[in-house]
Amino acid sequence: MAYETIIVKISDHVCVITLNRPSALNALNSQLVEELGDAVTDAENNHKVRCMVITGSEKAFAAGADITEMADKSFVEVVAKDLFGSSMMPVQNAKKPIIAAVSGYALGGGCELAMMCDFIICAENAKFGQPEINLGVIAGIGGTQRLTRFVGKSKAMDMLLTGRFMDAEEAERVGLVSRVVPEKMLMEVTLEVAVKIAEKSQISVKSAKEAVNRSFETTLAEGLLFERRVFHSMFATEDQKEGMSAFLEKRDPQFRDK
Ligand code: DAK
Repeated sequence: MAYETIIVKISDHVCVITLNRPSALNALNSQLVEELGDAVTDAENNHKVRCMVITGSEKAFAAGADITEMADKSFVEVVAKDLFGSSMMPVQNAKKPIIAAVSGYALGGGCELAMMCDFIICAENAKFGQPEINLGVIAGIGGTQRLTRFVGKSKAMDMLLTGRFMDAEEAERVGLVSRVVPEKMLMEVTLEVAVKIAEKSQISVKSAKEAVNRSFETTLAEGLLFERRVFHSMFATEDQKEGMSAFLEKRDPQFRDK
């Protein structure tokens, strides 16, 4: 499909979606959000894709929702269109893993998009923030909820109430990102990680993702039961037999997603 605000490339079973509105630091306007949703949906439906990466430019992953587009909207308009409601669902509901590769600014909706992904790898120049408070609004695509789960109440309140940015070192220390790498290495490292995930059994990958996400929605007892039952169900797969046989035979497993 021809996109104007994103670039989509697929290789080695990894779909890389690059946000591409450099003149506005990849601010999320409605066209970009729609195209991103379509690209993620296509990747979900493409059996060649086994992992996705969402990234931006060296200067900005995304500097937030597009303020130019939002500034004059009325309450009735944003409610009627459910601004950032259903349009973000493809990313939030993806079954395949999505890694956010963040360089530069990930602010407002940009930080929220990164947090919607399964995990974040960032460059040393990354800056995360929810500066909506400076615009007379609050985070609206999950910032108050996901950031709090990532970094705890105190840091989340600090960021959401002051609008301050968090650098890469702090982001790694508090668990917002999984790894920090030099800017020039960001895509190389992220693609290595994505290819590694793509090599696993897709049944295990999707199940692990589902189980981790379940931990945010339920009690510990229910989550542990869910995990255990999913684990049990793996014994119905050929990939479980292959994975364990390969270990015992001291060879690499050949998973077939069956
Ligand atoms: N929107 C539109 N344009 C933006 C933008 C944004 N968020 N961020 C940057 N730009 C544009 C700038 O206007 C500038 O355009 P020109 O003037 O060249 O035409 C260009 O990108 C380069 O930006 P700067 O000249 O400002 O570059 P600097 O290096 O000096 O500064 C910066 C970089 C990232 C610190 C600065 O651009 C900045 O503070 N940007 C805004 C960051 C921000 O406030 N982000 C939060 C946006 S609000 C909702 C759900 C969610 C939301 C809202 C509603 N509902 C459910 C209803 C979400 C809201 C947000 O995300």
